[in-house]
Amino acid sequence: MVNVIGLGYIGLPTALMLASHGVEVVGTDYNESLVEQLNCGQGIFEEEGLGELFQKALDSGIKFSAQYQKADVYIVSVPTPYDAVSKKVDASYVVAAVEEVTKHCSEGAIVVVESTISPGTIDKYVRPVLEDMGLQGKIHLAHAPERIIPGNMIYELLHNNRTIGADDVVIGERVKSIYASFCQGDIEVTDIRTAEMTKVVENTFRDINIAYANELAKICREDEMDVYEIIRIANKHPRVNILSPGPGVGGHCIAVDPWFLVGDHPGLANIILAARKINDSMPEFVLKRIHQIRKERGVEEISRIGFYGLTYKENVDDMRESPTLQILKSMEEHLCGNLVKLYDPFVKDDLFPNQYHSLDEFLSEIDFVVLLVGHDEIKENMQKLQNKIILDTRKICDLDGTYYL
Ligand code: SAJ
Repeated sequence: MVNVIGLGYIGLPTALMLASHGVEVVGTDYNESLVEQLNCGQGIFEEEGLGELFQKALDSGIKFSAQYQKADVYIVSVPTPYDAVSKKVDASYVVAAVEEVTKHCSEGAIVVVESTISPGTIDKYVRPVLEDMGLQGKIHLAHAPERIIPGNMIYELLHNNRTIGADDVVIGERVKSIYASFCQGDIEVTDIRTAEMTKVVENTFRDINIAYANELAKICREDEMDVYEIIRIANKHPRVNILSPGPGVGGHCIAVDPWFLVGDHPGLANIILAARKINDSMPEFVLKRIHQIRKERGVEEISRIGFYGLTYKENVDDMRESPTLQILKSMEEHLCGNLVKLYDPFVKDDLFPNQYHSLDEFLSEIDFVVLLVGHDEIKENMQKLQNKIILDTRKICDLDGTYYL
């Protein structure tokens, strides 16, 4: 039996996927109301195909509980935030989960950490938990970092290649066989440190590449060149693949993981640090663009401003570290936080006093719209922006007169 600990964005789909492929699964989360909700068959976030997968898993007998179970394998997918000051990983949720597992499991159990952790975290923080309890060698540790992208999670769970880090090949192969129940990609078995490092390196690669696109956007803005046209043509080269500039990098992965390397290797992680700084500077750059456009068009003409999009990227409901929130925070520091109207079709709760829940109503209240997220909804309703002044930070709008980054 597999006990999945932590039923968030990664733990829940993983538990559902295992269950719907014939593995006996109990999903555990300390949040009792969440467990209750799941037991009533209600999902907790929107994701294409998640509803069907949930139904399949329920039909296959998945259970949810606030209690840890006696199981052969535990999959721990709890948050691993980073300390904003030291830039180091905060492994306290993982450590607490493993401590709790040791109270319920029997000898020979395997604890698989799926949460993203900085290289060395298992040796530094998790292994000592087992040593202190005299369980070294009696309970096995493994690391199986997740790789799925919100917005395409279900497909990627089935098809992405995966990495399993373990102390010995036998344990690695046992963990591999569990993931192979649903994963059709290649599954590499390696040691734990390599698996930890590989995951962080992957997200850092993407951060650096986004930073390159963002830096090009700034350079091209200074010289009045079209960065999108330049990237489009450059990407025709067989070995060039520049990503897209944007209002910043949000989410709980790419904006976070590179800091683990910076925190652990100050002085060595130079490109990585520069990339983080460039991406973190983009919300401020958007504010500058707004200011420039208002000056150019006359402040009077565009005093009613609206931000379209609050989530960290298109077609997801996740707002963590989103560029829009970063822009709002920056505006608040300049005492002008309430000047803008806000709207996002994926954010149903009332979180801001100036937030709207209908696109038409939102648009009727503004003259200047800043497109911060490329949700399908706005792509399908672009003609509704025809009489607005538009700043498009995602290059999704080709109406005449649109301003870009
Ligand atoms: N972004 C850009 N320009 C781009 C691509 C992305 O500005 O060209 C922005 C997005 O709008 C968003 C942020 O970057 O704000 C991150 O979005 P993303 O779609 O690049 O990635 P995430 O954070 O949703 O998921 C990443 C993925 N990692 C990689 O692609 C290397 C995913 O596979 C990981 O599982 C996930 O991090 C994770 O959990 O670690």
